[in-house]
Amino acid sequence: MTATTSSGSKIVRIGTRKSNLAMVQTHWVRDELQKHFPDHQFEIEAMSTQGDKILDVALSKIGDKGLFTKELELGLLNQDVDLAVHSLKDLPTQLPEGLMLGCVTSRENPADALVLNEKYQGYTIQTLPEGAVVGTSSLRRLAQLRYHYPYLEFKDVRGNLNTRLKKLDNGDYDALVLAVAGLQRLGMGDRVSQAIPSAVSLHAVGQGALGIECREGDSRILDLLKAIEDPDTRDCTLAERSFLRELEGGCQVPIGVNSFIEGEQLTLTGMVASLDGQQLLKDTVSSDRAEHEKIGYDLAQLVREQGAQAILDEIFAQVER
Ligand code: DPM
Repeated sequence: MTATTSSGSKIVRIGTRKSNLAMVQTHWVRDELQKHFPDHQFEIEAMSTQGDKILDVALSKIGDKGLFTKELELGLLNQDVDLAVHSLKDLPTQLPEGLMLGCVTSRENPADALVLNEKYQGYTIQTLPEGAVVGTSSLRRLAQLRYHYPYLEFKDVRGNLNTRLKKLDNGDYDALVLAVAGLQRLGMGDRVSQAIPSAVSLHAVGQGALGIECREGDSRILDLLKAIEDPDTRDCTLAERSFLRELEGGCQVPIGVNSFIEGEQLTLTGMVASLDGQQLLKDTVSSDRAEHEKIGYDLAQLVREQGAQAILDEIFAQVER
């Protein structure tokens, strides 16, 4: 059954988190859909998720997959909303029964960003001096940066973007590592001192892209979503998600990727690192883009052969207390 207004226009309800970033992203999705389907009425329903409520505990210690997505998924299953907009990197690789990834939209710069306190303006991640305090609560960023720059100091940081930037500017930290995409979408792209090269930090699976979740087989919604899908981003991020799923990593594990398409070839690089920064295993697989699932799977086997499972088992043992 399709809900309609008295004027006969079709109503589509879009679920989102309430954070600034989520709202900006959801308004973008709504505007794009509205452009393609002027006869529809798109309504936004903002909800709080567990991840929005727990602000003082390091994400990695909460250890729950779907921290930012569960409430929205319930909304989908209850028919309160028809689609849910997520930062794709926060969407677990296994979705609840009855739900699916309806589409992936075009990706912003997926890199990690170095954001600096005023007194370090002009520095890069490569030139920050020994003992400089770098704030991150991403195990992926931590492990890679420790591997390359063991002389830097790392400190956990949480809270929303503005809280974090305040802590940086008042000197609690010398630098922060955040996603370029998030800063850009919030109009704070000028805070990015450096897009950290992928040779230093491979980004999170799905980083920089939006994933739109809907009910499985909901052809009315799937038809709408086709109009705003980006096929290159979709194939790249599906390969990335296949890699992560195969390694059974939740969102809080030191797993990073990079991917691109050239002609019909999709190239995926992936890494698994130990938290102490002592070990970093990396490999690359390239194949026809239609094989995106297999590319992720094959890459996972390659890093496993290098010893990734032992690293991951140790981390799971620590995180799950
Ligand atoms: C996930 C991670 C972080 C977010 C872990 C990681 C960063 C956590 C932190 C899975 N989700 O990246 O290794 O720094 O405390 C998040 C951000 C965005 C989506 C913010 C960020 C914006 C970028 C995007 C939080 N989720 O990474 O700085 O849409 O990809």
